[in-house]
Amino acid sequence: MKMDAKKLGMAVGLTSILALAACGDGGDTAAGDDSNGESVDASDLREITGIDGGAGIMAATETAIDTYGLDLGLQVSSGAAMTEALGNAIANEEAIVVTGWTPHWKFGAYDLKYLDDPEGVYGGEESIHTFTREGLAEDAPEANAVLDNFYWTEDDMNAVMVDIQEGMDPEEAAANWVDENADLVSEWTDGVDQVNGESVSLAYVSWDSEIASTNVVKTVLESVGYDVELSSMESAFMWTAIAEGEQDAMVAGWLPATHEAYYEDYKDQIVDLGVNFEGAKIGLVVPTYMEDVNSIEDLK
Ligand code: PBE
Repeated sequence: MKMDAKKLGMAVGLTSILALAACGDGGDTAAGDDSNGESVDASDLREITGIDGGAGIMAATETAIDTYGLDLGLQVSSGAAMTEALGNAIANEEAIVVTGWTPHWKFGAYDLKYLDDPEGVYGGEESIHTFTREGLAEDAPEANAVLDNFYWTEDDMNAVMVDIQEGMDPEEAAANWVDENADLVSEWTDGVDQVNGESVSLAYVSWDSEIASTNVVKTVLESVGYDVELSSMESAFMWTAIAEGEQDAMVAGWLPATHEAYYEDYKDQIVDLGVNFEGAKIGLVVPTYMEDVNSIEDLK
């Protein structure tokens, strides 16, 4: 699948039917029917609860709706609204299907399962890559070295995500994690000289996984003397900002599938510093109490 990155948001927008406002009132009235140990079926579902329109998982979900012939809309909202809707549905033991990904705190907080994807629409295992603008290695070699060395695991990222989910400020959660993982962090700063307050800008999208990773990298860059500015933006802007040199770096490039369209558009204008996380995944996710729904085909 190859799509023009700029068309992704539009393609998603066309089939979106519900507004963000629908998320808060998660079914106070319908709790009774399915809460007696019976499996909750999906026959009343009318939409898949999505996230922001520029996310790669949204384009993949449009493809899934076509490929599997699903009679479901795709609700465009945000990562935060998706997890709120998920929590509300679970509190009421109602049917819900969300665009889900790993690493994410929701798998620790709730009993969830990925739906099988026999057509392979969502791809396989993904890695998260660090990208910089061209020239950063020359302009800010110490920052570039830290970014190049940045690599962590699911347990690491989860620890930060869970603290944020439980209400901690992202900067504080990142700082705590950095304190508690001094050995690993010292590998990222090994041989890196202190600098004197030079600026570095990091772009990210407000996905829980990227809020965690970007704040950790910010903390570490600050520890070697950088003045770090974080900018949260829509996915397409994150990629263009790096390609056009408006932002220095990002640690949020999901490959090979999720951000393939963005990567194909910009790969000649950006620098790939390689993988910072292995074993990521995207797909459709449901609560395990939806016992009769195990494959995307079961949503037909
Ligand atoms: N995500 C999280 C992003 C990449 C990181 C899976 C929501 C996406 O779909 O583009």
